[in-house]
Amino acid sequence: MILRTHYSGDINPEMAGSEILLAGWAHEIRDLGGICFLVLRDRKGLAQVTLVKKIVDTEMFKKVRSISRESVVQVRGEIKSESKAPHGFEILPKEINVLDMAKVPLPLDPTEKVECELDTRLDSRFMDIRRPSVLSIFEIVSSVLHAIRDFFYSQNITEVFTPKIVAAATEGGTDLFPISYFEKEAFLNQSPQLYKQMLMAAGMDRVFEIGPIFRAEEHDTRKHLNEAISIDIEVSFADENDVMAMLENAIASAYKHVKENCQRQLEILNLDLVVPNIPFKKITYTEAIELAKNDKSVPIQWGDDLDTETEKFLGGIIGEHYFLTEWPSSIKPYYTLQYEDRPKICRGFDLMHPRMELASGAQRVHDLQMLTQRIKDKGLEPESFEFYLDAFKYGMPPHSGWGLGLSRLVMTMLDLENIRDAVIFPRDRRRLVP
Ligand code: AMO
Repeated sequence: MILRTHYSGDINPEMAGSEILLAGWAHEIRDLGGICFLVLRDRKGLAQVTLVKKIVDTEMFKKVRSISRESVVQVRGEIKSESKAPHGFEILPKEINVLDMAKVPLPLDPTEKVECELDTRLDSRFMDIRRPSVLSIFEIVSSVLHAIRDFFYSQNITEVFTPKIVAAATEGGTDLFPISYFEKEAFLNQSPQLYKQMLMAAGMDRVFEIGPIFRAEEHDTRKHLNEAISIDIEVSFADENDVMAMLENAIASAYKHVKENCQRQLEILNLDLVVPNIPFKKITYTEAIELAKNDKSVPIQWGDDLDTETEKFLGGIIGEHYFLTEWPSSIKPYYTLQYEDRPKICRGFDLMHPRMELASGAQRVHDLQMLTQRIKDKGLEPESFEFYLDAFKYGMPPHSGWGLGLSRLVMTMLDLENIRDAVIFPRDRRRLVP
């Protein structure tokens, strides 16, 4: 059985006279007595179905007036050119079927005429995504992933999946979610870091993974989630500059792809997307601290991690994407390679958007002895990393990589206020459903 032949957005006035079958939601029903408009909404837009009482079948006219908003309907009818209707056409119906009647009242207004709090929207996310602007965001997320995957394939990078149920902390922190795993203690993985590095010992050379990371961070901010999607790569025989070049190219190609392929969504969001110029500026950590020190409102010392205030201050001065390089070894993880001639500084980097950090990466330590020492220096126990360290015993190439937060990328690209706006079902300190 054919349930639909066209989407509303695929129809134009030149198709007048053709018979089509549309299916979607009853966005609006306007009953003016002698004439009734049913506005049908599908993924690609709106279509006006016009029923003139004197012309259409009485039963059909009655049926349409009884349809509740957001019911699922199917309309078979003829296209007629109508300049005042959405997309310049209307449908003169021959048959209207209600496939599922919606209950009243609705939890929120999908037509976007009535404003709604984020929490209410997230509670009824299935209904919230019926809003064209919200749907547009997630269509753009998919487009970003399409572009980034294409870029990776063009660079001959292999897609992999690594376990999310793990035995050890990756980043060495305490932000772990413990889970019960039969008789053992296990955790949800914070990052594919250890596994992507082990694949360099496997000779896979260049890998990428797009998957969830879990962080048991207590704080409740606009840019943190407890479950996030991370875009990770690891590349052998590459230094930190090689992978920074890959990162800026991945980001520029995502912007370009969205600009070229999501015009309708960008229009709905009222955005004029500017593709960032590459290469991005590179600023050393020390230079950044000097800049921040000039501003009395940001008290900061060399060796401090950059807090939100400093990030915002620097973002304000620089005004575009930039890399922060040459970090103090003391504030980057154990796997980050130090400069041989000045071990206080390491080959770690962060990619910054003026609003926040988007990614971090580094050239890694590939020497077993050095790595074991770095783990100890950070107050961690090499024994907990045995499975990881094993991979460094039998020939590990020099390698580098990065992890990029998908939702932060989209949030900054689309100028969204809250990271939750860029995630379909966000997980935060207070939210475990839906
Ligand atoms: P890092 O911990 O900096 O690095 O994470 C990389 C990027 O992932 C995103 N991200 C988050 N997004 C939302 N909520 C969170 N709680 C959250 N945590 C991280 C950010 C961040 O820049 N192993 C390294 C990467 C590497 O060196 O390859 C790592 O995980 O956008």
